[in-house]
Amino acid sequence: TKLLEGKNIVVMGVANERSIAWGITKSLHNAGANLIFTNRQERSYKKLVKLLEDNGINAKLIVSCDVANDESIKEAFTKIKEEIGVIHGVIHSIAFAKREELQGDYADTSRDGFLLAQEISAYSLVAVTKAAKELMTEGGSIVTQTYLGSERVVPNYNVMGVAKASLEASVRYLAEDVGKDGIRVNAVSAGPIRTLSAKGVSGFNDKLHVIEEKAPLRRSVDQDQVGDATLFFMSDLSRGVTGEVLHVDSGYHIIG
Ligand code: 0WD
Repeated sequence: TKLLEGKNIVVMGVANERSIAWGITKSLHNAGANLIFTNRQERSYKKLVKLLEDNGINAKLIVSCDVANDESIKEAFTKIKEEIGVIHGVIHSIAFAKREELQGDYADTSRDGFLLAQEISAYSLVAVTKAAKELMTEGGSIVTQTYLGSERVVPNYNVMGVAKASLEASVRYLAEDVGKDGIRVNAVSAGPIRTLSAKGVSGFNDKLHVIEEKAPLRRSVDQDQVGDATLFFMSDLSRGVTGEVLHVDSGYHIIG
């Protein structure tokens, strides 16, 4: 039997075929998981339906969920409970910051830009964990996506780096909360990957080139590598691991 046979997993954050969540979808599907998707916009709903069709993947359910809205999160997980029942995993692959805050000086970050980045990129994991754990009555695994800008000053990443630091701290506090229910919470810290969101970060291409030059593996990271690392976290192979941040970055983070 496959690693995730019989497991119901909710994937949040597929915007298009370049999305990290799409790489994850392929890995989880190949491992036999039953997949449920949430998406924010009508535009991405249509893209998702087409992507699934083109790749012969059958979604158990697609529900809309805007993580900026508590009511929307509640409705989404109520629908999942009604239609699916028990879930075993959640993929949180969502972040947002205003484009103008992803360049220049961090000191110029506005109050509302700071709060918005925290709300969508970090608090959303807290709210989603609270809603999802009610459906994880057989234990489970929650995985979010983070980036090195949380640990180091990465030029232009600015307000998002601070939001990712908050996200990673949340992973640890949440891991403690839900550990007693047999639920694990971890993060994957991927190297730069060309996606819709990445376009918003000024100087993104330079970051890609630095990985190819300086990372131990001398190559950039892709969605499929993140997908397979996430599969590890979703499966029983990682049953002894929680509260962890795993770097999938060709080893770049160890280089000074
Ligand atoms: O280099 C990169 N691309 C890296 C990305 C390196 C390391 C980490 N990450 C992280 C991102 O910060 C993010 O947390 O990976 C995660 C996914 O990012 P992505 O795959 O690069 O970006 P994208 O394809 O644009 O997907 C982001 C999703 C979109 O899905 P929808 O269905 O909404 O179009 O996050 C969604 C965004 O719209 N999103 C929201 N979803 C629900 N409610 C919201 C919201 N309020 N805001 C944004």
